[in-house]
Amino acid sequence: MPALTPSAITTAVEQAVSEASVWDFHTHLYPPAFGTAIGRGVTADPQGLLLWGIDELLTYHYLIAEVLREAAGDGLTAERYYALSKTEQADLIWRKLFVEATPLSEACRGVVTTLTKLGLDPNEATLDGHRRWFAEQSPEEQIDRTLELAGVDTVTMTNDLFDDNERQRWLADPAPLRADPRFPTVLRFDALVTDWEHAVPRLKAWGYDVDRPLSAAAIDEVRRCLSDWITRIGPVYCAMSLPPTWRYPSDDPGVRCLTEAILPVCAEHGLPLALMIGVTRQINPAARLAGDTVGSADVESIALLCRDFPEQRFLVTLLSLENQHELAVTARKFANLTPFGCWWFLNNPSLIEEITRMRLELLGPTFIPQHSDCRVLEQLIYKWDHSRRVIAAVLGDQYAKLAAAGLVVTDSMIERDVQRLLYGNVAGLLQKDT
Ligand code: RAT
Ligand code: ZN
Repeated sequence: MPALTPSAITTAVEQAVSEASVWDFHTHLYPPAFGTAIGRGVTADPQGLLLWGIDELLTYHYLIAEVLREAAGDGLTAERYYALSKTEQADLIWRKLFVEATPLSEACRGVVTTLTKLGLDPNEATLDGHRRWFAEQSPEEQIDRTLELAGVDTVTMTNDLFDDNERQRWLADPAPLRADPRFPTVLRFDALVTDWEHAVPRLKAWGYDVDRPLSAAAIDEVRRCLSDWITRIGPVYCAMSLPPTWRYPSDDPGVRCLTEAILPVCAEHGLPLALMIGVTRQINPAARLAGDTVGSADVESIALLCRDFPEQRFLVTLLSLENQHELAVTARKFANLTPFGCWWFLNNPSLIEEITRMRLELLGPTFIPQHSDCRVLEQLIYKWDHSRRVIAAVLGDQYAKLAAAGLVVTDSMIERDVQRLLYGNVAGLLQKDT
């Protein structure tokens, strides 16, 4: 294959990145079998887990945090905000962040991109027309349209053992919940490691005979619980989110739960474990989901875990910018560690660019550059559009430097690398054919 010229490299990378299918490694999206509140032909389920449409897009917790700042001068408080109906909340956010102010933030720009790509006008003064349009779509066709527009092939769910609403659905009838191959399942169980004291009564109520001191018998019961749920939901990996204060090793029951119950069960079932570290929950409880913040994690704890469990595959994302270099260096030391995504407060183009550039320079193509963390279906459109542009720019620069250094850069090389970064690395780690 002929060597590409510098300008042809840029074009080839942009095209390959914009056309590549994505496996989104971590989302909070669900197929319609989990219930949904709106849409043509839908039996409205107000507690349904599939969130989509204009009201959900606007009441995303990133935008709640922003309206609480923007409208504080008008006397808006979190209590007043949450006392409004969802429609009123969305109207308020639209007026304050999009009509009376310029939607300059990344989360606001995301709504603009999303509406435009759906063929809707982001310059409307009210939401009436948008609401009518969404109400006319069925969730199934909206999923197909969104995945097509976003270029996303596979949307990994988050299936939380400690979410009562979701757990009841799985207990009632698991088959339809795992029937759509575009939505693989993930078993998530933060409280086992972060809040053992409160996990104990929950596990007991579900029929697992555990105790606070975590006796040998209790460890067996945690293992039994995890195995039951792995059988029930068929996850592609297990996952937990941990606070910045989390440390390993430790005698803490949560850490014992991890090393004596969770990791052995992962090993038995051949499942990777994802660790999302660095969130301090509810620094501002009144803001609810918009009230969590970031703290620096202890990367040495991750290194020691990777060292002590060399057969276990760990996928790690850290919330603090300051942790990113140490994580990439740690991944150079431990082949069983794969960094993934630019999470939550890092999911901004300037930070994605810095982190992706650094990971590429330190790790080559052996990481997962991004996940969306979408909570609302159509967010896939903007999160992947915005991230793809950054990833293409970073990759383009690296190929240009390689070409200047004397390497023959070809189309097939670019396609191979882009496929790995956006799909293949996830598929390989989760052992699905690419
Ligand atoms: O990114 C987010 O939207 C957070 O609220 C959380 O979902 C976080 O990603 C998590 O999975 O705990
Ligand atoms: Zn998440």
